[in-house]
Amino acid sequence: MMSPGHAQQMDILLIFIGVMLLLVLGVIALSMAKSRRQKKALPKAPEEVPPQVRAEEKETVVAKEVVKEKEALAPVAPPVAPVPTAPTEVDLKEALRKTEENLFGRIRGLFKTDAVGKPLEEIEEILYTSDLGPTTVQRLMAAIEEKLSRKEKADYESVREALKEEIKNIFAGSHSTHPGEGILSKIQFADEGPTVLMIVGVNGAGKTTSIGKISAQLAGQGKKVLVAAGDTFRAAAGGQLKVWTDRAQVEIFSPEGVTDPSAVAFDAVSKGKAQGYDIVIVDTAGRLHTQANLMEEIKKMKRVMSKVIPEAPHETLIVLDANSGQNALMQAKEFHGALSLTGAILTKMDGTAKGGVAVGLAQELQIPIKLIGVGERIQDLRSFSSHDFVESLFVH
Ligand SMILES: Nc1nc2c(ncn2[C@@H]2O[C@H](COP(=O)(O)OP(=O)(O)OP(=O)(O)O)[C@@H](O)[C@H]2O)c(=O)[nH]1
Ligand SMILES: [Mg+2]
Repeated sequence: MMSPGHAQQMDILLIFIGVMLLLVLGVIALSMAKSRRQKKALPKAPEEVPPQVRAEEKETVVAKEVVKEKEALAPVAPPVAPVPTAPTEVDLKEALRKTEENLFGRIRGLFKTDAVGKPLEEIEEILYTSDLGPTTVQRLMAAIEEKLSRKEKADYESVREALKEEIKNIFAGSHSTHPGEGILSKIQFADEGPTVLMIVGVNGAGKTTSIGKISAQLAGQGKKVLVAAGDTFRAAAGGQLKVWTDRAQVEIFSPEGVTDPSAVAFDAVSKGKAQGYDIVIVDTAGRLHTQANLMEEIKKMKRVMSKVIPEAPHETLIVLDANSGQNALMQAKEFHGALSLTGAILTKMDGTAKGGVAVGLAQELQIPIKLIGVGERIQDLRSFSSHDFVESLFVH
């Protein structure tokens, strides 16, 4: 039993504990209220972001995870030769700078050094040494003679305008005037089934390189491209083409052990037709127009393709190295006689002083120049526009 004194002490202790508890609870309540006030003053916490934003964030996270999964599952890309990656397009005026200097730069210089009474013979000589070809030079000289007065013939601006006008007329006759709207606009597409392009030309003109560049651009436009390794002549040719098709990310048709280029061409067009390809591009071995047996072989290649698709090849394009100047004209004439070309690809326009050959080609063959190569990178191929070309030549 507890004595009455003890019981009194216990009561006091209980009251003290109760008061202490109340005090502690009060302090807690106060600090909670304070922190709530601070939260209100802070910027929006993540929980308060609108629900649609949270949903977008979630989607991004999910998408990132899917990409990660895909990356993990994707087959390892085959080793490909490094491609220069600068995406910048070569400036046409820059690419044609040497041609401009060689052609109109020299005519300009002529007028600067001797301001009056320009001898037309000097202009004629400059034109003759500019890889335009004799027929073109005669046509240009006739235009100056006929259209300009004596006084105008001594005036650089008048001579320049007369030449510019006549060169435009020459291009108009060769169907090269089409403005540069990308290479798709330069290709005659088949109404149905694959469009077949046959690429021909002498050794080292730039056939394989141009095929790589064309393929990359067509694949970039969503076309399904098949490239046929029709150069069975050189052992290394297939490998070179493979480097380009890997870069362009298109398929190559290069059957093991087949040495007959006509068989490769036939099978490639058949495959293109059976498997729904949009474009079949056939590479060929380089050859000189003087090599009669090789010219017969390439004619046969062309013939067998038409057995699969009567209109094939829809385009027979000659690749010409602009540096070969007048020789390029000769090559084009001979190949045209054998294969009825539908157009030309003029390569290595960058850095050559002989770009004037484009005018000669338009004048003497009326073959449209469809594309021009302006460098060694995969993106260095442009659709040819005579308007842009002439403007780049007459830039000063
Ligand atoms: N600067 C420059 N070089 C080019 C251009 N086109 C091609 N070349 C270079 O020309 C060389 C020959 O190119 P290829 O594509 O192998 O020529 P090809 O006509 O296939 O040669 P063959 O198969 O031997 O008949 C390569 O070194 C290319 O890089 C161009 O537009 N500009
Ligand atoms: Mg080649």
